[in-house]
Amino acid sequence: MMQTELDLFDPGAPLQPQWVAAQAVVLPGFALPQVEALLPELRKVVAAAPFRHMLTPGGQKMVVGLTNCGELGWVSDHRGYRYSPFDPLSNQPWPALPEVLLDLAGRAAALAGFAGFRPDACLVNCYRPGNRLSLHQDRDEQDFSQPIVSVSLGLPAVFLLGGQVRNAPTQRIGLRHGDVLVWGGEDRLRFHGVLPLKPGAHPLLGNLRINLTLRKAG
Ligand code: MD3
Ligand code: FE
Repeated sequence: MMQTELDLFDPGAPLQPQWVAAQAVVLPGFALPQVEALLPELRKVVAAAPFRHMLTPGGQKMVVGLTNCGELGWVSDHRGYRYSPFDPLSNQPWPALPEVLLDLAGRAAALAGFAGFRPDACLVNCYRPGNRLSLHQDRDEQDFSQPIVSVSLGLPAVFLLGGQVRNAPTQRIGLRHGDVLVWGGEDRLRFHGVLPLKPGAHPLLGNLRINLTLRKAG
């Protein structure tokens, strides 16, 4: 009763780190203070290196739109998955990794216990309603002792966190606009994926979900 007015200033959902595995942590809303600075940088990246649907080595078109920024970009084609310093659409270097994103990733990794994280690659995934990402491992990087930091923007999604083998049970983790995840150590090679995106309208990004995955690839 006494605190009714104070509740007007209540931040709402607790923004405490949530450990979802021994070395995997969700930082709810961690990117929110940087979103306003981040979106114009992201628009510049996408203007220079547009989203495209890459082919899997098996010849299937990936439903999630992809692009990259940073020294290295993740690419897929009939030859396989790898990191390349050049955008195959333009044969030019990928756009630089925006400073605001480098700084954000470093601070998030440090909070999770990985001091000194300096990503050289940022994969940008663009999901539309119905798009999913099937269970996989991230194993195209050189050094698995380096963590991965991911930033979710736009429509919410349900992330699937599996185990060290494909058929291990999975846990579902809701990811919302501004949430940051950090994964490292023994959890670095866990299988993971994203359930089909539900339709919706985000005030800043419309019917999209953008996920930024920052890695030390080289
Ligand atoms: C957990 N992207 O691009 S990011 C990917 O939401 C990818 O777009 C998803 O998986 C997305 O490869 C998830 C969070 C993430 C990234 C790597 C992980 C979670 C991870 C590696 C191991 C365990
Ligand atoms: Fe992945």
